Amino acid sequence: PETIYLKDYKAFGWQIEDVHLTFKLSPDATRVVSKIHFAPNPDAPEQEFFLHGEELNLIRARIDGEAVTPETDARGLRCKVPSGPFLWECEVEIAPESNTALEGLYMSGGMYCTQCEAEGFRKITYYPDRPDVMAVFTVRVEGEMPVLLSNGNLKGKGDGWAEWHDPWPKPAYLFALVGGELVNHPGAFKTMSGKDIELNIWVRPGDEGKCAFGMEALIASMKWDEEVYGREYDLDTFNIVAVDDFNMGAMENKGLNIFNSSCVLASPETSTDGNFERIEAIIAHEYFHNWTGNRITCRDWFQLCLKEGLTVFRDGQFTSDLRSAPVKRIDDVITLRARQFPEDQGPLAHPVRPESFQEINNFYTATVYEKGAEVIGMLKTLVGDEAYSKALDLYFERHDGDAATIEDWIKVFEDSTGRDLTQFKRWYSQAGTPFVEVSEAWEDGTFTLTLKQHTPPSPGQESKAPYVIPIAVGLLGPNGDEVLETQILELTEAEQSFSFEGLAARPVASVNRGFSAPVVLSHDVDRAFLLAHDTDPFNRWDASQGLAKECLLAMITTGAEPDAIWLDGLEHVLRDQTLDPAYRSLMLDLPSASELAQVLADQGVTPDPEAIWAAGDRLVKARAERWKDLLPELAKEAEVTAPYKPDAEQSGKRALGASAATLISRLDGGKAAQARFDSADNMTLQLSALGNLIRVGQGDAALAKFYEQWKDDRLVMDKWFGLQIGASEPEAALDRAEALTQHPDFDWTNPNRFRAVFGALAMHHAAFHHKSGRGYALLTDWLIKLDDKNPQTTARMCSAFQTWKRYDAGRQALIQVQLERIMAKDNLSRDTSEMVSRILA
Ligand code: HT7
Ligand code: ZN
Repeated sequence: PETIYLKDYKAFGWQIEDVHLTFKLSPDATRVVSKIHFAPNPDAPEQEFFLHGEELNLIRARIDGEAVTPETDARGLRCKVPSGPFLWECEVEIAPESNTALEGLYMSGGMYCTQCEAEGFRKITYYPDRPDVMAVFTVRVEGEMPVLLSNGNLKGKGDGWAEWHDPWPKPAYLFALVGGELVNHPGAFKTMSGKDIELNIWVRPGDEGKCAFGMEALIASMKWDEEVYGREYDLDTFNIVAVDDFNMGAMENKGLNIFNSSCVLASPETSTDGNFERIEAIIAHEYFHNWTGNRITCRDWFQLCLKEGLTVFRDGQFTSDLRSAPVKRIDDVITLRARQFPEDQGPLAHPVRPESFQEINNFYTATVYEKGAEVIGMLKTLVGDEAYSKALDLYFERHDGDAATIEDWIKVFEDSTGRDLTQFKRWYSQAGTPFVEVSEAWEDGTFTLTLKQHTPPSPGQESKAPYVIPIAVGLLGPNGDEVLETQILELTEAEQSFSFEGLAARPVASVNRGFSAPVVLSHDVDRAFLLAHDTDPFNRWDASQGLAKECLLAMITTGAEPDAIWLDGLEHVLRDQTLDPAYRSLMLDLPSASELAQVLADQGVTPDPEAIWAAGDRLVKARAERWKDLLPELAKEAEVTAPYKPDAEQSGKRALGASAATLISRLDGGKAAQARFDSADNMTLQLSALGNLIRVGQGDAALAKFYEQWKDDRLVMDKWFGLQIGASEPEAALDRAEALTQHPDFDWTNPNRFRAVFGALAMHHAAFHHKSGRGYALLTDWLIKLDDKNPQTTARMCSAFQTWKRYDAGRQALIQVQLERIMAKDNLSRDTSEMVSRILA
């Protein structure tokens, strides 16, 4: 397959004045008529006229009213065109009902919907399907369905038709169309300049009771973007549609966001607190794209982090403001360490702004999104909050209506702060997680920290130049008082020292507070002291995580007993009722098995998944025994008697209660969990009790009852499929995964259901890496099957194998066989072929 390079960027040879599209919807023969006014682009003259187009049946084409016969191939169409402006008219036929890739126009549960990012519009009609070609669209939709939607403002509608006009020039990837038997949950918003906006969440009949929370989240997002970024909404209407078959979470199409139903539908009976929080964040994320993504878009797909990194950063700020900032920071770092660090330290590592790709869908990654957001966080830390706000104002003023680049973004910060950001830009071009080693010296009242940075090689990048790394540091005196408030040290060299003078006694340094930089830190420090005294909530939590890792590693490698000093320190924190219950619940979480495997590998020890599982299990039991008096107290303190609300306060209490209940179930064999399950009146409680029952081998009756109760609810059934794998012991998890693939409700063509089973399997470290290789083989069988239907989801799921080089020769050989089986498949998609070859390389 062809490789596309950033360095080869060339503007398109024409500009588009306007686009008129007419859709005559039909499941197997939808007609799409396009009328487009092209004019030569003076900045990119003398090009061959090429329009992207895939899987289209060309019915006719005309230029200025004259029939033409273009040359077509699998990628698009070429045609001779006049040297001046001209009108292009074209009619194609497509079959949405047989589109199982869920890109372009497809059908989900009888409804028509689209997904055009990144390159799906070319499956709808012939078009320059690239983000730097922006145009004003007018769309007429004809179909039998009562609801026919597209981008922008509604211009008219009648029986079997509707016409939409979007006044804001946009790239084709933001195009959307929906047609179906839908019902709406309405809402309204008055903008800061007094404009009334009509809001709607459109869902399948029966789901209307699950929209209220999403609507509240949308209104909160609109308000927040006005208050914090000064950004106002710019159309008369904002529509959200829930779709069951969807490759990712949601899509920010202009004025017509389309959501995976799992990311918008919510009710207390069917959704967990975690679901509510995620839905709130995704609704905000897609809404915030209206300015960071839509009004200012990307020049090409290499610039994806320009919109995604910034929008993730913005949705993170929103969640921090609405809920708890320390809890949000810890949650983000858990995700970063679980998803982005393995990517950055393995064969799939790529810069936040990649320099080449074969299939752009493979670059919607944790690196582009989450590391992209971390890079913006570092920029804000370096320039300060006020300068960040000014720079953002300049960004919107200077680039509104543009298809911009990372260079434009950096230039805005340089111009508004006067700072040279040449070195900072390396965060966009170099891949890999930096390692920062901290050493200390103490002499005559002066404390010196020496920081050394090193970034290991990554594919295609052997050596790395030093980054600018903002390291937030605070110092604590021997009695635990803070003797130096948080300061930002700017590490710019490979090695650099920072001194603090005039100290009465040797302090304890709290380094990389708030996780100010996405690095792996090695610092020989008194973590128990930081756990007891650090004023920075993130580092206090991270001190405990560090102790947990040390304890588990000792248990794994030497069979040591759990570390009593750490457990005592932790107990002290758990008993401190002035601390947020959500924070205390996070304190109880252990590092994941996969993270432990990485730490072992970093230390040159080959991780043994069975030993990691056994040590984790032993530690959980030891903690349950040790805290048998404390746990019922925590459970009592965490009780919620008020009516259910998915807010930070109540969900924090439920999280602490669930953490305590999990440990209690290891003492009473599931008695209390059964009672919780039987009396649960919300999904958070019901699901956590079910998980505990499964974990102690008492889950069968409850699983059957849960199935009977929820078998008609697709989203709850996804939980049922996933939980029984995730909560089981390794061999039972494999047995269940195999059995569930034969279950009549296992609709493997639905990405949510496929991910429920195989996401849970891949996340179950000891099951997936079972020495028999059963986990590897099962996943591979189904990836091979899915690739013909849905390459995008198949390719994403291949990343389960990305850490394979960490493991022993036996496991590596088993995985290699499976990866080679995938490569040998006939007609392997470009998506999957690129992913697997990168993993194998
Ligand atoms: N910008 C969107 C990314 C996206 C996507 C969404 C749904 C289905 C397929 C997709 N491909 C790319 C989502 C976002 O980041 O907001
Ligand atoms: Zn996004």
